Amino acid sequence: MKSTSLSAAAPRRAGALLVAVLCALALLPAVARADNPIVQHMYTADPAPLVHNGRVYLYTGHDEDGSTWFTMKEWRVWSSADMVNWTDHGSPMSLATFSWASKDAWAGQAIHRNGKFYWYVPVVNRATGRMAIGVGVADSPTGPFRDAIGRPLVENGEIDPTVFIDDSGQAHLYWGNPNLWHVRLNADMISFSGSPTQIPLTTAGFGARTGDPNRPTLYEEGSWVYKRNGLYYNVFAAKCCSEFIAYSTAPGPTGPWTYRGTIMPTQGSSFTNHAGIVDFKGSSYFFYHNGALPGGGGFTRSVAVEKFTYNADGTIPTINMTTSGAPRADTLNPYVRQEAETIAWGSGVETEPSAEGGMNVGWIENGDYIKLKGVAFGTGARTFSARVASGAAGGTIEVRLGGPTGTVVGRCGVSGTGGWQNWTSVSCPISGATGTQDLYLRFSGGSGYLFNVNWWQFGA
Ligand code: FUB
Repeated sequence: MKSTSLSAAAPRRAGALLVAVLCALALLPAVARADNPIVQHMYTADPAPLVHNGRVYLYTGHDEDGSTWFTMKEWRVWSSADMVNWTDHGSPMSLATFSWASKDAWAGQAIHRNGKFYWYVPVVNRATGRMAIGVGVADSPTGPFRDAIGRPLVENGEIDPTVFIDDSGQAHLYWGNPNLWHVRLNADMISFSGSPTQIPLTTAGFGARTGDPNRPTLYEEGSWVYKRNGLYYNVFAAKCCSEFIAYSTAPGPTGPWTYRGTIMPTQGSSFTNHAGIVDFKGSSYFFYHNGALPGGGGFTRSVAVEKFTYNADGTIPTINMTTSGAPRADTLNPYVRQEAETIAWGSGVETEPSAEGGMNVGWIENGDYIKLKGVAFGTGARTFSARVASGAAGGTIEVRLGGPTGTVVGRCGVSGTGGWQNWTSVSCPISGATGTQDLYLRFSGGSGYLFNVNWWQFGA
């Protein structure tokens, strides 16, 4: 009943392991809790951030549980207004979006133009058996996306599109492994002028690789091309395998490129890495993936983020993977409706599409919890409301501050509602929630699944 393609045995086991680890951590005083990777309830890969209207939207792939290859069937969207609390928007684009695609929903990038969102992705063309680049289009950053042209935009057996729009309005698409291809997109973003051409892979431009006569430069795959202060950057996965993240710069969109060295050394239990960089609320952020979740590895990856500062000359410093992640860029307002699937760290919970629209949190068992960072209660909250459903006997939402076993400021009882998507609202009094705090919604009850949560909100 509750099982969907979004749920998974491995994250469930991962959740159990995380609970054990986190219970141990909870016994230690003042332990700084990890908030990387960004998503804990499924494996994610190939991050592509996009800043739009005060939020960062994060487009990722989804590694299937227990994968022993890049077995990927759908893409996922997440968003945040503060870089620490991330909302799960589900899967608004999958292989099924492209009727001509057979497999391999690999690394893509989305961009906004003229009120629409275009998402360029590599997939295998069933008819040819080769990798091709498809383009999805949507009216919202969270989709749903549809196939923009009903066929591949380009096809040459290569992968990993990156897209950007220059100050002049000219859009550029790059992709490739083992080569690096470039084409100028037309303003409609779904056609191009001229033919794709190869960017020369010189050692001056992309560094020297040793040991592989077929791959003389470090360039492997996964370009992320953008422009900053008049300088063009190509951040890419270097060498194989394991990959590290390197970059080159150029005075123009097609070069000539100069190799600038390593950004992120080989780290983190995944033999691939894949970068995406954005500026958001005055700071710069580097997204990447690793194998940090329990069960994680080269085919079960997780997206993470670090904050960084460009050097004065525009070069990028070395960035190491951390478990602490980026500091929060804002506070979270508890006095407006917050989706339950907005999570800084989730322990034991998963998500699913909700009958009320969007997503809800489900698979909640006794002791599971959701952490939210930097919740701005101000002078004090008096009530807590939540939208809940339960096909079982329900349980309790413990509203806690500071930790999963931290101070209880309220308890909300949830009764059975006769179905996991039969929604009702509950509320309870709150006392002692003031200032800006990390909020923990801890769930308690009997055995088995307790209830689902769609959204919550505090009242002043
Ligand atoms: O996720 C599948 C492939 O692995 C991507 O297309 C590459 O960039 C590498 O991350």
